[in-house]
Amino acid sequence: MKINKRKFIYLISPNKITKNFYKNLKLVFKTGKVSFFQLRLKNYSLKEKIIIGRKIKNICRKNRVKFLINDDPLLALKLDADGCHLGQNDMDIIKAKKILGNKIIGITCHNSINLAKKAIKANANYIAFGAFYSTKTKKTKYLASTNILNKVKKFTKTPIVAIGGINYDNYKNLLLKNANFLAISSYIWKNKKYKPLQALERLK
Ligand code: 3NM
Repeated sequence: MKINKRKFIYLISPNKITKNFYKNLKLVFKTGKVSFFQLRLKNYSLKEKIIIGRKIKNICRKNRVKFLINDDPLLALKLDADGCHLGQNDMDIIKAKKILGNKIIGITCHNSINLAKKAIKANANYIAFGAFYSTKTKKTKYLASTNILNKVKKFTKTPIVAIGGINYDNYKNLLLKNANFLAISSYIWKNKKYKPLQALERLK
């Protein structure tokens, strides 16, 4: 997977899709900073996710952003997304690969070198660590420290995604400590001070 240093944003959907969302998504994508968009909707039916997912996929394709689905390889296949993000309690990667073939599969590794090694061995396309900072978006059980990024970088070229409470005040530190992509939701979608486009533009 190619890493373009200017495209370090891995955008996660807001928990709720509002009327303004699609317009903002297009604006945000036009910055050219976003490599991935992950559809993560916990309170929607499968039917709703399919309708929303189709619209987002089209916007992603037009802007050359990879479209990923959280948790659900079958939904990723149904939507012909670019891939899927799997947590440790989701489908295992071997089974997911059988469903998704060459599509992207990323794996959550919390703060664990062992989980990272296992994911790399199973040919994960990226490994994700978190949560680095406190977040209201998800009830997180694990805390990650930047040490793990340096350690993992020493033995793999698999791209590293950092997640959890990333904002303007802390993003640079993660990039300096070897994160290739920063997975972000609330800083962009729930920012009290800046609109999504402005919030994203501040991350240079
Ligand atoms: N996973 P925000 S933290 C979806 O630690 C998710 O695995 C996490 O959203 C993990 O940028 C998190 O709003 C929330 O903190 C990310």
